[in-house]
Amino acid sequence: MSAASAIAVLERNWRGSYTVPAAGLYPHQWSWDSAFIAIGLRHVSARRAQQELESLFAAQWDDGRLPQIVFTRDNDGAYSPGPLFWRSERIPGHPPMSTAGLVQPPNHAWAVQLVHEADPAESARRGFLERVYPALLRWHDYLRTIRGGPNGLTFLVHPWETGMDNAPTWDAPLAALPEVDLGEIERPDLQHADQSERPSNAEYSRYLYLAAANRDEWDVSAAPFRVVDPLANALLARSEEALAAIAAEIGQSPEPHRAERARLTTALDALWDAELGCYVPWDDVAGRPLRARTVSGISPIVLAGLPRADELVATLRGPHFALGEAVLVPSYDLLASDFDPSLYWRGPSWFNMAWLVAEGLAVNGADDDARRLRADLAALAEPSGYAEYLDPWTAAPHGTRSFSWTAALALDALSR
Ligand code: 9WN
Repeated sequence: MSAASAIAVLERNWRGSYTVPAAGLYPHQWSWDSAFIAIGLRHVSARRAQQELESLFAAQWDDGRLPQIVFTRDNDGAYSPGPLFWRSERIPGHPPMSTAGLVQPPNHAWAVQLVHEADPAESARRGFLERVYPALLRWHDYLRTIRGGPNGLTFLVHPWETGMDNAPTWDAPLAALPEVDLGEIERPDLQHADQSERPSNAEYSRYLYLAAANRDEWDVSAAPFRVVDPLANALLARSEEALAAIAAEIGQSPEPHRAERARLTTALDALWDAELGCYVPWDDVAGRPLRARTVSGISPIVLAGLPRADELVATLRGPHFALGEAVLVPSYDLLASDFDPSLYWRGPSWFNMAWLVAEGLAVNGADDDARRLRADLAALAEPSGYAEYLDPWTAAPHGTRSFSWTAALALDALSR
């Protein structure tokens, strides 16, 4: 792979202070995308990577929330639901720009740490860490308090918040919602991707119902969909580790962050499923675990020294994820009866998940696996046209092309 073509994707998707995930399908700024994108951009320009993150932090709500989407002005019809649906300007505590009211997984402090390390001199010159540390503290406080759920873990109120929108684990909690018929649903996404590769209309009507429920009523503790997801909590713990490093750099105490990282790592154990050999989400409305093997359940491997790391590596190498044989890391159990190799989060391999798993393998002593996975990630991105996701058996590209985090993380994998 040549770095030049990945950089070209990031250039094309750059909008002056942030990067859109994909020009057609996702024409605004997305929260966890920006963090992944910054991790790649730091190899192109540390300054630009800082800007990518800071433009997201500028859209922080008064309660500390970093929004799922920051809308590009005058672009309402391009993506649904857009700024007219969210009408954030009418909701107390809104930021100066128009945003969605939901959140996405908290990989931001981790990205800040990596961006800083790429060019500490430029970071110091701009006072980058000092400026973003308070925003990160408020973000984590929001997740700890307003989103504080069972076992002291953070909970999410919409499949979009999990980052893995139509993962099979969300089928049951979505099915338990009241029947909603919203009539004709606007689907601008289908102008850019095939229906067979996107969530169904039935799923979309529930997504919109939940979005409306969480837009107008901010008592998230009573939200009709409440899940505790391994991925969000693993990234929160990893980001606390990053906050410890950031705090130490700027003369603050790293101790509270170390303690929080340890607390979350221990708390995650409540989600462990010994029979499946991975973590599973908790449905806090039904009061039961959502038992299936997804890559979210593998993601706590990003935590160095995780007591379950060896068990996760064994699960990865086993038939359900086939590490080394399958393409990257499938998003869902290869042996599940409803595994689908081309449908979004119901089987395909995503580059961000491969990146996370490779990080985890590397910090938990599986260096050869990590090296191979990073090499595959870098090798597969360009020939796929920087696809959104791949068939885990054939590597056939699916979803949108010229997808920013695919380019950014391939660039990062290449430079390791
Ligand atoms: C809803 C932007 C986002 C990613 C998510 C991915 C997809 C959006 C959608 O695209 O979700 O947020 O419209 O499908 O699932 O992880 O952040 O790339």
